[in-house]
Amino acid sequence: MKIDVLPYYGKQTDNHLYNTTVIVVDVLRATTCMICALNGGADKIVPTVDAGDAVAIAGRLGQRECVLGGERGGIKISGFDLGNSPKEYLGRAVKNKTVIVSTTNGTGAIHSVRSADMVMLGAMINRTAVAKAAAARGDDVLIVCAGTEHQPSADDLCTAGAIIDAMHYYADFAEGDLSDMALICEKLYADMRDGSFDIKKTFHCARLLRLGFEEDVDFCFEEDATDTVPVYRDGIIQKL
Ligand code: 3SL
Ligand code: MG
Repeated sequence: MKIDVLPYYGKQTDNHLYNTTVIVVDVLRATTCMICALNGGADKIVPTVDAGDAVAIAGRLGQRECVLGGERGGIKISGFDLGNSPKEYLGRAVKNKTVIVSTTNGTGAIHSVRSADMVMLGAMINRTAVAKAAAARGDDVLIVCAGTEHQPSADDLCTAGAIIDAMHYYADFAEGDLSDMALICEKLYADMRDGSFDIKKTFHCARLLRLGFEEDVDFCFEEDATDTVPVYRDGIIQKL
């Protein structure tokens, strides 16, 4: 089994996705929020790239059936019910509802891999669960990081490293099975764990801290808080 990491989405080809288990990571904060929404009892999640599309789908479903969530630049989209803080998605707001979400990077990353055989969503809070589920399929694994505005984002790279770290418990790897990007992500994760790499000084993380989202950042970096593994299929995200 080979493991590769794309540091930001949009660079993958159909070859990357063929016979591959894809794990999309947007740890700050889209995939973390989606895991929380499923844990909060959401019936399903519909990710849209465009905020207008989210509003149109909500209009069709009707207000009682759905809840609109998402952000631009970290801030809740005007007129939406929820922003992009994980704890907003854990409670009554989403229970038994269709959650329609549009975010700056995360929903674009998910949409970009829609032709893959299997797309899972990963974050720190489910890193071991998603590693185990991906390893169990036996296919090669491609971790697609959302990145931040079409640049690599250290928060996603560290999370990719954390997922790869967990995969060693469930699969044996020969020399060359982990791509150079996979090895770099593992190293970055190890450095974050031992304190020699300060994630809070990196671009997107620092921006969220400036916006007052410290609690979200801490929540998003908690490891293995849940076994939930979301899967994206036919435009919809549900539990595996
Ligand atoms: O880019 C995204 O999809 C968001 O998760 C970014 S933010 O953390 O809400 O700013
Ligand atoms: Mg992000």
